[in-house]
Amino acid sequence: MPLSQRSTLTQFLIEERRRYPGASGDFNALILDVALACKAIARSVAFGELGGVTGNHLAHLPATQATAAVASVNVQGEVQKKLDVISNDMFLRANEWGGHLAGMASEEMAEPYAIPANFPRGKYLLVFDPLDGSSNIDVNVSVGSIFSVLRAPAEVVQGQRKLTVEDFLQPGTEQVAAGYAIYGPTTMLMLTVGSGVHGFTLDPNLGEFKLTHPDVMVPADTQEFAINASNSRFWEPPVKRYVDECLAGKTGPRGQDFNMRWIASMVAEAHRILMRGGVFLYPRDTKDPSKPGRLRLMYEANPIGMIMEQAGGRASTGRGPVLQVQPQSLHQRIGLVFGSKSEVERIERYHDEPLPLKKADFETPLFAERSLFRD
Ligand code: AFP
Repeated sequence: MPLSQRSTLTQFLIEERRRYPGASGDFNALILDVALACKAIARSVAFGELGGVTGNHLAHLPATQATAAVASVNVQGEVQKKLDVISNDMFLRANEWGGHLAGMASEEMAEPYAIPANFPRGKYLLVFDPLDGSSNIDVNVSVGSIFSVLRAPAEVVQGQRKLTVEDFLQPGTEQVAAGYAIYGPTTMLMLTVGSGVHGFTLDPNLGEFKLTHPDVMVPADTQEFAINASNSRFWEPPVKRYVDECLAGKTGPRGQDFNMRWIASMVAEAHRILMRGGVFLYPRDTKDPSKPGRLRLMYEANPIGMIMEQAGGRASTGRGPVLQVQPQSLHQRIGLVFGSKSEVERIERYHDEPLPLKKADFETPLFAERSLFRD
């Protein structure tokens, strides 16, 4: 289709809104502000070293301290990249002024961000990971921004009380919209407003997102899985069993060969899975008992979960739908499995079985020789 005939994101949103004659337009304006932040981040990411944006963000030390500056650390205890901080700021600046939000929360901020007093308050909450996969920036691998839109409680919108952390703690089923931008060879925005998943590619000449991937569907079956195999000794038995069976390939119980991928940038893995199927696992494991999983529920698992479910895939903790989990804290971590429906359901089934199969139950001579992850 010629570029000129493709809808822009703005057109798409207006056409969606026409289905709800009572809608105020606030929601559309919010999504366009989020898209603006993503375009600004895409520009910064693209300049890389030339823009002076690679490397770690340095903490501000008192002038009296003569030591070399140290990298700053976020609430998760992770070293912040310069672009983590820049991207967080871009999200805040693009979204604080419009009057559509009652507050924001981000991976990079310990506490929610209250809308400054000089700007009007709105009826939505925005939760985001401004730059997912940021440890990949310095090696020029795809990164992205993830966002989730929730409704603010009526009392907060009407100014009867202040916004609290608890107001954000809504299960993923309550999301009004979710999406991500991926900064790869092209910049794309994948969006769901609850009626399927639609993909927009940034036209660098116009500076506009154009609808290029309407109604994306995740294939139900796949022969590709993604997991950080260096954690295999910490996996729970159902995960071990699943991966071992995939690795056993044609000669194992699955009777087919599987391919494995790991980018360490969840947005990039989610995008690959949306485009051609696959399953992603960052399961709960025993690596650090204080962390029930690596990924964050509110701004990683929930928005990606909504995207997957809206595209006909499935998102799970391994034990049940991730979108139904009641969050306990803003930066809560969780085990996450998502992608092609039949594989995610299989992994859930393995978790349901009271006793994991003993190795001997599915061991074949070939499998025993070739499994990477034998005990
Ligand atoms: P960073 O944003 O700190 O790079 O973390 C990325 C991430 O949250 C997710 O995008 C990856 O899937 C996962 O962490 C990678 O974790 P490992 O480094 O343990 O493989």
